[in-house]
Formats: sequence, structure tokens, C-alpha cells
Amino acid sequence: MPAGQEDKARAFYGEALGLSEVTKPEHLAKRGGAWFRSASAEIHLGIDPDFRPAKKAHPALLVDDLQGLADRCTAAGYDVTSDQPLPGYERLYVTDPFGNRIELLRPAVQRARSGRPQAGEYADYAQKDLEFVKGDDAIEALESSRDETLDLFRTASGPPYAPGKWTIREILGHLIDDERVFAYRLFCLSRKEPRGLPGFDEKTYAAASGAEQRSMESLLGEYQAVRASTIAFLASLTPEQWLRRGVVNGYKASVRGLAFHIASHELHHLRIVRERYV
Ligand code: NI
Repeated sequence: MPAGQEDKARAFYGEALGLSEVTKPEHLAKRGGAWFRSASAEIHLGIDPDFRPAKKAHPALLVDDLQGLADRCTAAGYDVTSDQPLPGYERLYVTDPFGNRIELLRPAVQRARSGRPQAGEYADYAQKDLEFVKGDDAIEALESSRDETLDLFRTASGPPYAPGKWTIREILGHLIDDERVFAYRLFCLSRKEPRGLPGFDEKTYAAASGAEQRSMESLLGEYQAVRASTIAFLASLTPEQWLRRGVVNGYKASVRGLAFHIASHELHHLRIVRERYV
């Protein structure tokens, strides 16, 4: 990098790419430049008085959320481009503030789509709510409802609309509880559990959860972790596993039916929050 532009380096490598800055050893710090690292990669930007950007030779960083990172870079004004596909990977290039080329890539996901569940693959009582879930893939539905939930709960406020109704935080806590239970159920079905699985009383669980005593930030963090876990598991399923069936809470269900149920239940609560709380 050229001299005296460490702030630009921090804006790109720190803020846009999300790397952490590493404090340089004292004897090297006076030379300027900046070092950054993630859990598994480290990039050292040294000062070159005769600087010319590296447009061809470049570091390649393996990332989890390629599109999210690309969106963030574009929003911050960095140039994001694509190139020839690389078998087995999705990849993009971004140009740092000094004109250096950086490659971002992630392994292409080979996963089976769930297809849309039919009646008989989920509880009868969920039928109406399920109509609000679009498409024919449970993972896409869960990614979409997750984004809506994060948008809404990051700014939602307002007291319960009637005595005895849940608060905003209790509703989010309830979504987390419900997903844990349903993800466990669909996991069991995918593993051919022969026994029926028990129901649970959501009101008792919510009252016992202590969600109201927690911060929204803590609840949102847990919510994201639970959803990421659910999606990671679903992404492992084969077409045949998606269709496996069993009995939960006294009704017959399939793996994909329960996955859709998580999304439909979530959208149901989002509608109530929009209508009655915010
Ligand atoms: Ni509910």
C-alpha cells in the first residue's frame, strides 16, 4: 500500500471485509502499514514508497457469506466484479482502496431442495399459516423469514396489546423455543425415530424462559445461532431424508413439513407484531 493511507486500509479490510486489525510489533509499527486477521487468514499491508497496485497476483479469502460480503463492499463504494467460474466454488473479486485485487470465494453448496410439503406432512392447524410461506424450498423460506425477523425485531418496540399477552422479547424468545423443538423433531424424523414425539406447552415454556429479563441483542444473537444451526442441518439432507415421516405431538409429519412449519409459525408471529405492537 502507499504511505499514509492506513485509514483507508482500515475502512476496507476492517469495516467492509470484517477483519480484525492486529497490533504490529513496536519495531515494525514505525514503518506504517496495517495488519489484519480473521479466524484463519492474515493479511499484512506494508508500505511501498514505489507503490503500484497488484491487479493480477492476489490473495484469495474463503468466506461464509459471499453475497452478504459483496453487498457490504458495494454499499461502501468498493468495486465488486465476477470472473470465470471456478469449479466447486462461487467467487467474486473486490478491489481494495489502493487498486489491489482481492478474491472472495466459498465452496459451492450442493444441497437438495426440499420441495413443498403436502397436506398430511404437517399439523392440520398449521395449514392456514403455511399458505403464507412462499416457494418450494424450506431453506430459502427460512432464510427469507429470518431476514424479516431480524429487520423487525431490531427496531420493534411497544407493550403487549392486552393484559397477559407476550412482550416483544417474549415473542422472540418463543420463536427460538419453538424452532429448537421443531428442529429437534425433524432431526428425529430424519433419523427414522420410530416413536411418537411429545408435544410441549408453549405458554409454560415462555413463562419459564426468562426472555423478558434478557436484552434484545442477546435474544437476536441466540435466534441467529439457532437458525444457522437449523439451516446447516437441513442443508445436509438428501431428497429421501427430506421426505421421511414420523409422528409428533399426535400428528403425522415429514421432515420438510416441519421445516416449513418453523417458517410459517415465524411469519404468523411477525404478522401479529406488525399489526399490534409496532
Ligand atoms: Ni407461536
